[in-house]
Amino acid sequence: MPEDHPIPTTIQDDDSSELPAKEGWHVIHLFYHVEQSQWDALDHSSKIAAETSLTELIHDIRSHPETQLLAFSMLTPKADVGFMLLTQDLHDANVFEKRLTRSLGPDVLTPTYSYLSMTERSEYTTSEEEYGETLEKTRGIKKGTPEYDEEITKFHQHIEKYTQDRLYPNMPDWPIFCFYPMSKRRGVEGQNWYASDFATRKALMKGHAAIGRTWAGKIRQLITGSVGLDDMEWGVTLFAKDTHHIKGIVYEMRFDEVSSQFAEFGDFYIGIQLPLDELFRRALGEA
Ligand code: 76R
Repeated sequence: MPEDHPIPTTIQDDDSSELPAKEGWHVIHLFYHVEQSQWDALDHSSKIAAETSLTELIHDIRSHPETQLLAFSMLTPKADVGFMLLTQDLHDANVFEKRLTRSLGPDVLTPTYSYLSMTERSEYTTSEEEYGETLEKTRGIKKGTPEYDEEITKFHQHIEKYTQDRLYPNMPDWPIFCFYPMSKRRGVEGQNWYASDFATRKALMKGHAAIGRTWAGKIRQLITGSVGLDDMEWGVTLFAKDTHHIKGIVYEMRFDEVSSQFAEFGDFYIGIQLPLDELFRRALGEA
């Protein structure tokens, strides 16, 4: 159960349309080292108790409304254990994060890297006008006809579902997990994403999305925004069933103009999503 919040979490303000919409979830990526000497100093029953308490905590967090918690055994000594937490309320996120860090006892899990971001809607979705033009051009469906209106209604339903899936995603249970933060370049002449006009950015993002869609079924991605929240501008979370697909998409995107001209990358973290008993065996050794 989450601890009670001592302060109200809903801040009332005027409904000014100038403010960004309050929507989406908080997302925290957490990566830890297991301090083997601390863990090995525990006797068998303390280890079992610690593993049980972490298992219960994970179940507790997962049963919280609008909350998902994924657990990973991490590759390479960059980290041993990783979590990805998605939850609506910042206080809950904070409480869950601290409880996870303490879960195996003092100094057993030591944070090695973390990232705070939020789910967000895309700035570059197709507008009704653009879709209407495509209907006329590619399918000969004319504005003002019932067929056109029907297609536009379907289009709005599709965009609404797509936006809801970005803001409130359902994370996959696919085994291979990849996380890295990314920013768009600023400051170099001709390569300042933020000085480019909207139409240029939108056209570039269209190319990006077209490449992305060719990976449907092989890659599930979640792009979360972190401007003002963490060191870079987005968190990129990818899931695959095979590391070749992670390597493949990231390589292919390097040639796409958005990445080749504008992308800056942080460190890459690769993990495997596993049932908890197997994750404990790998990360902690036999109890
Ligand atoms: O949101 C969508 O699914 C459709 C359009 C789309 C947007 C707006 C999209 C599609 N992406 C969007 C935004 Mn993406 N994406 C990345 C990376 O390593 C690299 O070079 C890039 C890291 C990958 C691998 C990837 C995959 N994307 C973004 C943004 C925010 C940019 C902004 O707002 O300025 C970033 C930083 C980013 C980066 N992207 C897709 C994919 C894939 C697989 C898709 C297709 C998804 C689908 O339609 O199923």
